[in-house]
Amino acid sequence: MTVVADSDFARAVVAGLSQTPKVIPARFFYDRRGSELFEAITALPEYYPTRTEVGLLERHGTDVARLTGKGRVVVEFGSGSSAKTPLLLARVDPSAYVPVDISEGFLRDSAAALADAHPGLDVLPVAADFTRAFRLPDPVAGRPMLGFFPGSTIGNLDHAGAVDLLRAFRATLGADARLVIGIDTRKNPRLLEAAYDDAAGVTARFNLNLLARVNRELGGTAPLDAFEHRAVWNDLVGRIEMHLVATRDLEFAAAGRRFAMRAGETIHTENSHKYRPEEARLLARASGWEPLAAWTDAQALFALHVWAAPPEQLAP
Ligand code: AVJ
Repeated sequence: MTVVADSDFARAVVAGLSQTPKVIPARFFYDRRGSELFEAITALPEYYPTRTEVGLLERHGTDVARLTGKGRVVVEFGSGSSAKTPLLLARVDPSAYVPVDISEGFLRDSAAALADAHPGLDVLPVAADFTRAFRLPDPVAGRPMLGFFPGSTIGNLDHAGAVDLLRAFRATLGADARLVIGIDTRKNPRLLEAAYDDAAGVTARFNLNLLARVNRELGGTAPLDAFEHRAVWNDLVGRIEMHLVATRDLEFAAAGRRFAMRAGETIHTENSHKYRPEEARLLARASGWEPLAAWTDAQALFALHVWAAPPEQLAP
């Protein structure tokens, strides 16, 4: 096969596998197969985040609307969070809906589905890399914005990266914006490790699909049967880490390069940071947001936060 060695994926794989410890960035999980496997993860008994966040949106949607007011432009960062978006839209009665995603394919599908389900709603998809501030579409520019960032996607970033991203959201959304953000909580490591290493092995397949994708798209020869899925809680940093562990010394090619691993060496594929309530509020303030409210379920498994972008004002 011809290897497109200068794609974003190829560059990231070559750079990530050339360093110690080896890494492949988590954003590459979501090819078609990876997206299907992630959908399956969200329905697993051990994977509490999705159903808990949906429950919080159902239970507290009217509280959210009270804090945000109605008629804002809803800007969703990362489109296609399926069941969650309609729950928010029903409560905050937006004047327009702007799904933002880097992948035009996902964007088109989810925007079309949403427009069908909400006749009369202005749906204005934007293909953009939302890790940097970007321009919102002209028809909605200058209107009051409500950002939506569910799923604890923020957890994929380290703390510095999370602050940068949330600052970019604030710059994109403008003065007096609100942000509704789902953030996973710190909890018993046993529960966390089970959520990321489920009994049915779906998360293991999700993790291994990343290496299968390297083989498919980058002419890779990685021996998939010589890798194991590992999910481990890093207590010092407060995150779940996913790794692919080499079970023997091995070598493979990918993107026109050769790589070698020793038995026990890992490829680090994902971080999922967890935040105590006070840590989430600190994250808000560190990135120019003012926490307004947060709700959690009875077991404090997950939290839904509402933040505000305070108007620029002189301090004493
Ligand atoms: C989509 C990044 C929020 O970290 O829980 C689920 C991804 N990885 N199981 C998460 C994921 C393994 C998920 N996020």
